[in-house]
Amino acid sequence: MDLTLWQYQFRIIMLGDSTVGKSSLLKRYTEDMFLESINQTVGVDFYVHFLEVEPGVRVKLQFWDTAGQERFRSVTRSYYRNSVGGLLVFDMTNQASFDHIKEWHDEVCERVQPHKVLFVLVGQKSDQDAQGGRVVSQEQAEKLAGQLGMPYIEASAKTGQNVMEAFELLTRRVYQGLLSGEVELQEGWDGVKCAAPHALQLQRASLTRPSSTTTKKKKCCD
Ligand SMILES: Nc1nc2c(ncn2[C@@H]2O[C@H](COP(=O)(O)OP(=O)(O)OP(=O)(O)O)[C@@H](O)[C@H]2O)c(=O)[nH]1
Ligand SMILES: [Mg+2]
Repeated sequence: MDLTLWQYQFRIIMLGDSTVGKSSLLKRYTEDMFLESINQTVGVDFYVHFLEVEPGVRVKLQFWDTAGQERFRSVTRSYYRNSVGGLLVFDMTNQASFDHIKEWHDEVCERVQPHKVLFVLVGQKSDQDAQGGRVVSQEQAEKLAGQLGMPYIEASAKTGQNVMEAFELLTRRVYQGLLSGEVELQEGWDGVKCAAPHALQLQRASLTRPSSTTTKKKKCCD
């Protein structure tokens, strides 16, 4: 099988304060590696990964790994608009990074209108919980995620705990949004690309038809 073949391409943006571990999450997910002394991101870095969201449906994930430092904000802002999904990341040992999550969220939502970005909130560095380093409780984070209308997951790029789960949660959220029509393909918008848009219409139609008349589900490239 040609590993570069895909039915959908999703553009995903990594957001959150500097040093929360955005690049480390991506390194763990795409290369299964962790570096104690990883370089701070300058501007935006680019990663690619493929994921099968259901048998026969391959998604190419394009990640924009943005720098959390304020001085790069004008560069990173230009990537918001063409993203369909975002991982909003804070460090559970750093209160300020959690306090800034709502600002990150609101800034993105304002700038992407009329488009919508689907988010997952990630509490990073869960390995520090056992060392007594946690300052943001799971309850606080879940409450904020609920208010912002997104799921919450705790992960550690260091141990790998829940890293794959966080990326898959977001990818499946976008995929479901696409099938339900919550996410629309639009001319001049690169958040989602579909190799066969007509097949997507058929798949959506088959999902909205009453189950007694539903036939075999169509895949994007069928
Ligand atoms: N203990 C622990 N340290 C981590 C974890 N993830 C990242 N780090 C460390 O945190 C520091 C910052 O990680 P980065 O991945 O560069 O953070 P970033 O969010 O990409 O930072 P910017 O590029 O400046 O926005 C590095 O020293 C990492 O080794 C983790 O899960 N646990
Ligand atoms: Mg980085």
